[in-house]
Amino acid sequence: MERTFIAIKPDGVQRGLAGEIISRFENKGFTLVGLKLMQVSKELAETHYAVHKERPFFAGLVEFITSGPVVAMVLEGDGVIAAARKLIGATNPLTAEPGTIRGDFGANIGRNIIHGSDAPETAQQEIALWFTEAELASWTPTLMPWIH
Ligand code: FUP
Repeated sequence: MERTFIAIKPDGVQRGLAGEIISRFENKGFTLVGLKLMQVSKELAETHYAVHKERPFFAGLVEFITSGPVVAMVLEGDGVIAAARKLIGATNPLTAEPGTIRGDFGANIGRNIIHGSDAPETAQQEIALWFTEAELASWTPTLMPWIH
């Protein structure tokens, strides 16, 4: 079963959107297998965004993601990586479609509410970076077998 890494960024947490955002993934039918609120270290932020190291927005991005608590989660389900990206919407909230999380709640590319892994390789890397194996639960939501 496919897994993806999702993080509600400090702006999403401070605006009280964590519950709403988690609900969207639950309502869609994906299964939470990891969930924690945490303060992100500079080292974790730099590793997570290493691909953007040379970009002009890198320092600001690291500063932002470490500026307050983040809700980190792992979701499981068929096709969850691409489907979560669709629920999240385009990187720039100003052009993200209404109905998506960024389209509904964001107004600034540097404060775009949420992160979601973009491919199977990055999902695997990010889950291993943010969670230990012991923090992840393997379970099947037996009350809703029709979803899967
Ligand atoms: P996404 O995969 O949609 O989160 O977007 P990217 O990996 O391209 O960018 C990661 C983060 O860098 C974004 F969430 C916001 C930030 N960013 C900027 O601040 N300015 C830019 O021009 C591009 C990205």
